[in-house]
Amino acid sequence: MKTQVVIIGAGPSGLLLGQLLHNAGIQTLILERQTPDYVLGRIRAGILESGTVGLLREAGVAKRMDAEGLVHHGVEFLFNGKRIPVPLSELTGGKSVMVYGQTEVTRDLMEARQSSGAPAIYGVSDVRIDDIKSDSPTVTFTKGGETCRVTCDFVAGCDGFHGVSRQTIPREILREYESVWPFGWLGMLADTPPVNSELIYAHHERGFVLCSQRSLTRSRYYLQVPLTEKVEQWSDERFWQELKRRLPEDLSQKLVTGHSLEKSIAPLRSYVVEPMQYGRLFLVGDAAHIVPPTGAKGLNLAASDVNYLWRILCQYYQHGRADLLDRYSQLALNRVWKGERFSWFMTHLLHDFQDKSEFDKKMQEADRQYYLGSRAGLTTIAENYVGLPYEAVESL
Ligand code: RFL
Ligand code: PHB
Repeated sequence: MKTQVVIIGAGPSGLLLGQLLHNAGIQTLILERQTPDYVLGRIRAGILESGTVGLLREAGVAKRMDAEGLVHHGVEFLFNGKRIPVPLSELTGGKSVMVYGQTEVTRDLMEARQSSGAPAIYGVSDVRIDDIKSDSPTVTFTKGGETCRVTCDFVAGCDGFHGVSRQTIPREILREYESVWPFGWLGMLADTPPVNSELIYAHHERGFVLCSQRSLTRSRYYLQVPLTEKVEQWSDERFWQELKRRLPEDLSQKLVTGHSLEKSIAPLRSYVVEPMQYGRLFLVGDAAHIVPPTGAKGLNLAASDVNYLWRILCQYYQHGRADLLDRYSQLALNRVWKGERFSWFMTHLLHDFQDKSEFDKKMQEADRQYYLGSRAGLTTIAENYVGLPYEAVESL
């Protein structure tokens, strides 16, 4: 078998890259370990930056997002019982974010892939990448007991944090940067109307709270919990009670409770690997970096990598610009580190850290007072939240 680009992983980054390359007339093969239903069962991101929204439109997969997604021009913070609106659009020259779940983005991309007729093979195992330093690398995998081998020009490693792509790069080439946070997020999805029209990021002495949503009738809430907590210890009743304790009176009275559709605990991690390429292998999305979800940046950074890689590969195939291939890692990382910084900053600002010194707690409080109390502070938060601009590949 032969193709131009093998994409490992059919999460949002693999599927979006596949769609953009396919539209540009570049042949791709997508290989995914799980089944489509399994991939769609993962409840993850909910907020799309304006750049991600633009990219989904460019890929021609935005019809349902534009009809059903909710455009948010603001977000709220809450601390010391005080609600602080952040008018995102006013502070960023008209930019906004879109509330549209990762599950829906993935579903739209899967449908587009299927109608395009371009190949995507689910349920593969034993994926192996060889000859990645040559001009014709190979990818070997097993499907239904049969071993297949594909020769290609490039491999895109879109296989998430636990994938094989990053592990293919020799250890002495990679430099890893990591910080593991001392708590996790317990998330709950419920078919209840959201407690507030805007998302609320709340600092509370019992721990951070996020009031998010998927639609006007579906809510997503998160509670900061110790890493020792198990999801089985959290009945719906206990979750709602704890959420109410961390919200001010007006909100807790308005909160509509109900049966949970999903509950899970996610540990928080900050991680970046450098470089994001080796020979003809490019790492994309969670395969190269992880952020704590506080800044809503994980999926958006994955889309940012896709934006750069897609444009670079188009320049290569359509205009013979081989010089750009070597620039992918640095271009992607410039934006990744800014996303890491914002996610780190938001996590620091809003969570409760039991082992912090009294001095450090005062610094954290002063940060909240400053950033949420000044227009300059709020503008900094707003421009990062809606997403920093992409560099223009075509003019490099
Ligand atoms: P994914 O989604 O992990 O997809 C990788 C795919 O690769 C497959 N795979 C393999 N396939 C073949 N062979 C192998 N050997 C393979 N190994 C793995 C996997 O099965 C999978 O299908 O990575 P991708 O595409 O880079 O996308 C990244 C995003 O999923 C992730 O960054 C976000 O979900 C993070 N995130 C958020 N991001 C945001 O931008 N905004 C948010 O509001 C937001 N909230 C969140 C989040 C992540 C969360 N969790 C649970 C980690 C909230 C949570 C709770
Ligand atoms: C979500 O809705 O899942 C969500 C929203 C904003 C975040 C993190 C998660 O910062």
